[in-house]
Amino acid sequence: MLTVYSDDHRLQDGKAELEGGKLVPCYEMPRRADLVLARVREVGLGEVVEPERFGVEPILRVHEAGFVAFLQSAWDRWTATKRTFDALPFTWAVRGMRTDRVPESIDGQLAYYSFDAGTPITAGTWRAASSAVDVALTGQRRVAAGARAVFSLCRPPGHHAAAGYYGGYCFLNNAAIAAQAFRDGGAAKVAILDVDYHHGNGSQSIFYRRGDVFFASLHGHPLDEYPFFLGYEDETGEGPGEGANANFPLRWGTGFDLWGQALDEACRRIERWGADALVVSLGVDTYKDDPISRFRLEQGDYPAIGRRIAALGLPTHFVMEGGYAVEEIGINAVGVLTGFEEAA
Ligand code: OKP
Ligand code: ZN
Repeated sequence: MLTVYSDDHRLQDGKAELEGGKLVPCYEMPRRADLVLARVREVGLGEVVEPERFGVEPILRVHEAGFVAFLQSAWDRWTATKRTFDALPFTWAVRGMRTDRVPESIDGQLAYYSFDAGTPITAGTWRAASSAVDVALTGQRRVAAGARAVFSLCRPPGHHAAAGYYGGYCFLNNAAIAAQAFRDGGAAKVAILDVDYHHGNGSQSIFYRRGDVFFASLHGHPLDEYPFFLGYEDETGEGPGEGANANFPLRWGTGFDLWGQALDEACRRIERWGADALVVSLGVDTYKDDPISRFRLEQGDYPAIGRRIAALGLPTHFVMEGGYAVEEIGINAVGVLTGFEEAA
């Protein structure tokens, strides 16, 4: 299996996120991608290539222009106000507040365009995030050209980013932009299967009213887990998208017995829906020792995930998302890919 990778991910190297009432070192760190790449090489998964560059146009197929302009300029505007630490928001609009007016100041816009305090904007954020999009689009192009499967080793991740807001360590939605590129390249029906521990709220919201992109997600139950405000079972899509969204929320402590059944059900839903291409949002924060998550998957479970996905028989584009048990992230993520290859 081909891997697409760029060193540009290092340009996103946030210092701190808010957790447990404290600013703690970012869990989403450059070493994550370094160790996944090292494992790709160690097992001899296949060739590793640099991304092609696609510019901002495919990003604007998914994200709002005002949001993209904000991300491009946020760091310069932040430092122009004499702050040098990472840019974090400190408030958000909630029930009944005005979101029809966009604040003009940088602090107001950080609040307007974000949904959490875990996602620092730094000097290199735009370059790292837009490069991760290029990694995703390069993988997409190879799959569209006939590859059975490709691995886009994206970092920062993307599935929490919606059309007009960022959060959850995500700025641009790599998987959603890839799914849209499959559509624009002629695929009639695309499915996204999100196996990251966290609900892919951004991906869901981007395609929620669309009947051409199916979104299925297995994740920590919103009653227990971040991002809390999306991911229930009764979110089935709206309007033309009715029936094209499937959530499998699972409570804290879930192990592979239950998780694997939910995966099987999600895969059967995708089979029944009949996709032409599959994008997998590949997070491995379902692992038992993940420091911010509470499922109990073990190392040996990851190849089984890959085998089940391979059984769908679809052109498959793996896009890296989360996984914070950094020392094991390579073994687990690449475990899915080698499992896939055994069965494909
Ligand atoms: C991104 B991805 C941690 C609080 C949760 C956000 C988690 C984002 C996960 N103490 N912070 O889905 O892996
Ligand atoms: Zn996650």
